[in-house]
Amino acid sequence: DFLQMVVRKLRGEDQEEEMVVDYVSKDINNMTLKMPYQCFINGQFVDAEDGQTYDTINPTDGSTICRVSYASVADVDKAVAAAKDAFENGEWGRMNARERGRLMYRLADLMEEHQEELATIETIDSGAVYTLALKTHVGMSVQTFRYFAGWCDKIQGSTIPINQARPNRNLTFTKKEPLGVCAIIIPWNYPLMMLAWKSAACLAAGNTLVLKPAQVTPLTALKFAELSAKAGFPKGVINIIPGSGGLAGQRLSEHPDIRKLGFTGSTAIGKQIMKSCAVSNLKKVSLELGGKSPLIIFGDCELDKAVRMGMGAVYFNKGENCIAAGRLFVEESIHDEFVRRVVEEIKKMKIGDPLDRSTDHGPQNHKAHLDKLLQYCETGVREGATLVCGGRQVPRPGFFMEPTVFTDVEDHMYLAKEESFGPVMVISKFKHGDIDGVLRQANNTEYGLASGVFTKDINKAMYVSEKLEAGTVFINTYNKTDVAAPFGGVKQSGFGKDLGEEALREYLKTKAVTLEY
Ligand code: TAP
Repeated sequence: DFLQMVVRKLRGEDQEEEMVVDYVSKDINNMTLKMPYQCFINGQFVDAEDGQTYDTINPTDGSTICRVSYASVADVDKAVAAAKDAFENGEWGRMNARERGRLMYRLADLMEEHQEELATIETIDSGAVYTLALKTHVGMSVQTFRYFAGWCDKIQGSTIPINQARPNRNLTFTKKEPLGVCAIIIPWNYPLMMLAWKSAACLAAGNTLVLKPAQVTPLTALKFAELSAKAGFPKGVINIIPGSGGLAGQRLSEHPDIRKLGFTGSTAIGKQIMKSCAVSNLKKVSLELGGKSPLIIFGDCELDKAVRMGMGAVYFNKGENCIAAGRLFVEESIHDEFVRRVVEEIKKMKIGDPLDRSTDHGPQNHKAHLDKLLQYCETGVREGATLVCGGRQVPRPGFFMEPTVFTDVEDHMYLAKEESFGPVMVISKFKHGDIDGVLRQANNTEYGLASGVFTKDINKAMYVSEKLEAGTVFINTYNKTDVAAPFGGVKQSGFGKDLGEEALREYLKTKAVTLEY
């Protein structure tokens, strides 16, 4: 191996030396960003085959950050071929699991070394508040890679006693094997973190991957690609292709050489992807889809905490949060006080430049999303819900939306049923002590991603957590996700978990080997 490495270095074939990166540079946030903007295929940054590009926009002022390659079907096919070759013939497939883990740890370290740069890129591309981008978007991504790096050499099968074929004896053992080439398609709300959640589990399991970031937020994924090469990942193991869902994403769903597709996004697109995966070659799929997560706040809660966390449940990352509380049910005894306090706290929120360290609330991710949110609020008013505050665009450049509160929301209303994915608190009042009634309302949705309950009564909390139809239940807390805890929905919020040991299963297959002796 050492000799081979020397020969490679002498020939100049060492990947790190070979890789040429054409950056877009930008001086901002007291640093110089160096941003790759081309497709990353087979260890190289390359233009799309037909030379097409598109603009990626900074939602803080609507300006163009740079032009990014727009992958065509031919680029997808090239990336899949590279991933297939890396899996079948490259050193990745022969590498010891512990060595795979070391590569992932090294990548996590590099991401941490570049955390300010990554967080700044995330802020200008997605509008995430910088302090949050640093802690959550980038911080949790680093943790995710470390967590899964530790799993690489702990993926084990079992030995199973089976019926003997007398006079001989039999034994079955199972092996957990990677699936091969995996496709990953992600949304724009946590561009780097969604990449990390899926890629880390996928790589720990020993697969190779082709990832399509959301069209509106490609830049941290491309920076990640550069860091992966620096960490020493062999060429073809990680491929990143910026481009559209309809073209590049659809091709990934249909590609005959892909064996698994991991998707996070809307329920409508998830269904279409699952159909394409089935019809083409019966790919394994996991789907993290939309949500309308109920948060039930009982009169016997710790009110200060319920207000603080209830607000976080809605306004965290400007509401562009898959597990955001889509509907709050507040017991009538504290309803008015709860609303009063929330409105008081909203007045203190600082809306502005997301790079400013004191900003609480940044711009929505892109213009079309802001427009959808404004329409959502108009529909709420038209249907007779009470608009307590907000509901409008903030009069300044960029795509800022006022933190919004609606009350008197009834079950039949659009606001009660549809996800906003923005900073809109939707509150319904429920009758004192009517636990089963509020549970019926909370479960009256086709979604089932997350849920929450605030009460000091442990029996009530346990009863409610048992009855809530959701993949996650938070009791007296909210948004408390962790790399070690499985995350994912039920019903039309999808299936298959990210994070935790369970996420590995999504990227492994079990082979049963039976022998006679
Ligand atoms: P989608 O429109 O579903 O887009 C998600 C991704 O799918 C994007 O990369 C998109 O590409 C791609 N895509 C679109 N059409 C496709 C097709 N025909 N084949 C393959 N890929 C395709 O979602 P969105 O509106 O960007 O994101 C918001 C939604 O995501 C919300 O409903 C939210 O609840 C959900 N979400 C869920 C979670 C979890 S963990 N459950 C987390 C975050 C977000 P383009 O970029 O070109 O559109």
